[in-house]
Amino acid sequence: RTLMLGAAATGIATTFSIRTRPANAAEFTYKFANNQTLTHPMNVRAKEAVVKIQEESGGRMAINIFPSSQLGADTDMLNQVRSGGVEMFSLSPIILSTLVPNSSLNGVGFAFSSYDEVWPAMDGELGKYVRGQIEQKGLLTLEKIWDNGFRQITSSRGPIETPANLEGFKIRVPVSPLWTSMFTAFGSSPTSINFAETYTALQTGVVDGQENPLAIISTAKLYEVQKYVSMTNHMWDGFWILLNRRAWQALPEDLQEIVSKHFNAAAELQRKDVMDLNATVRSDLESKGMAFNEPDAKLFQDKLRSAGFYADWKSKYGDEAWAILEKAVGKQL
Ligand code: X2X
Repeated sequence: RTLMLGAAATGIATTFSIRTRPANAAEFTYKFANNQTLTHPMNVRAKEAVVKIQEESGGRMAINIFPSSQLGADTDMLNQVRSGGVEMFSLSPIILSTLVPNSSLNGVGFAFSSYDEVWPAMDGELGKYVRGQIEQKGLLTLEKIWDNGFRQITSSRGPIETPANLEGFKIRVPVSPLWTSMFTAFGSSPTSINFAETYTALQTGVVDGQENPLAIISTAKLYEVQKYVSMTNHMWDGFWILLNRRAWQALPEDLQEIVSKHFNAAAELQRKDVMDLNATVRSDLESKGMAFNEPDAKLFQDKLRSAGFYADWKSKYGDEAWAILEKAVGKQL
């Protein structure tokens, strides 16, 4: 970078330049891409982590955050993190299943009923199993998964009170066979749309609804284009921090440790942020005009069961993976 010193101070009509240390004189400058706004807890905490990493590495490691799908939608970014176009990318395990089929286990409908089950599972055996599956496909991921949240259905048409309300419902789902299968089992008509295009799809009426955790309904301003929130808690979703393998292995061990330490610590803080947000976000969304209802989850689960959803996915995942999930949630699905 060149620092231009103007002539104004001296009155001499010349400019000259002094070479300063370039802003990115770091040995390694990596991109971290994701689909969330800078206001979402994920990016709030990632930003802090990036500063700490820069400090602790003495400026050797710089990570630039690209929020809001600026570098491309999720399905493009998944290709980019594989090829090395981006070095780091956070992705829902359920979307990741387009590459790593069994990574979507956590998203099986109504498997998790509370965070008390989620974190021991994702920090324990289930998470370990999934990370192993991810590595087999050539990607790496940091140990701690970040929170997206329990997903709720929003609509511009009316509240979802029973499974019958989902019949024929035009709903946006992320790109993943698990989501399509689940809403097909409800008799809805799901359309796979990347998050980057979701707001517009709702605004233009391409779809009548979507499903996402409250934190995203708030930070992505989906309340501007949706009226009803039905608290179905139908699946828990997170974000793995995926790493391009070559880029990660190019880092000396001390930098690997610094990056993983601060990102994993940030994940813990971010999980708490989402919890805290959950305590206040509902009244905030109500004040913006959204109407909430709390349907009986059991009706929806029974519908999935009678449609053969669980039997179907058990055979897709295989007995070993299914057993890990059932152990994690402490019940038979
Ligand atoms: O695409 C979505 O709905 C989002 C933001 O929740 C995911 O990343 C799965």
